[in-house]
Amino acid sequence: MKLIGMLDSPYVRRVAISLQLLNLPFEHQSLSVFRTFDQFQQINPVVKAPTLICDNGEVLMDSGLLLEYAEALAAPRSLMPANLPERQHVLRLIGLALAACEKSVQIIYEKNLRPSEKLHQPWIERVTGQLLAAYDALEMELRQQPLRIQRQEIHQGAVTMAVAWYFSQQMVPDLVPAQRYPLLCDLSAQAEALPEFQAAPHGDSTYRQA
Ligand SMILES: N[C@@H](CCC(=O)N[C@@H](CS)C(=O)NCC(=O)O)C(=O)O
Repeated sequence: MKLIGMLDSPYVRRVAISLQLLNLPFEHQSLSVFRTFDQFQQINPVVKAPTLICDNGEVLMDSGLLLEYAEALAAPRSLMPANLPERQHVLRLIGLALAACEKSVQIIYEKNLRPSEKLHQPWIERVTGQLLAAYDALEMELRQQPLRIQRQEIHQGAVTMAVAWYFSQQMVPDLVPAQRYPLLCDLSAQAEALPEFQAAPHGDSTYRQA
């Protein structure tokens, strides 16, 4: 299977890291939804990153759905706890981390794609408040239930939190002050040291299987 999209997208990156952790081999093509729109459109007319071309040629999109497919392929190996209360908690972490990604992306698009005279400050303030609310909640969760990253036990909640945090720190660091979130900083540092994170670094590089 082939993963399409740039690793500067937190959605692409969480899939690239998860596929490795699930021991699923894949190729990666680092296409931009902006700079290589036409090329991307030939693969997926909707131009959404991540896109996954399955081995039979069918094209999937949306990181959550790609991970659902990957989990089914990798079973019984999984990044989701089987135990229901633990799974419920991990789903909460994933939801908060995805909201943080979405709000970061909305701010980036608002600031980089919209002409500056059309920038709508009340919208940016609303979205920034939502972004900080998501990270406040994640920091609180980590305080109540400390999480140490261990390669054999890492779950999807930790992967998505770490990817989201690193993304926001690269793209909107002025809006998300690192000193307010010491536990997220620590989680991110541990995760970024793992080989699966290092093989799919945030940015424009292409993942290659070691
Ligand atoms: N909910 C989607 C969000 C994906 C998403 O918004 N990706 C961005 C790149 S970070 C994208 O495709 N942007 C182009 C567009 O929406 O037109 C997911 O989890 O995959």
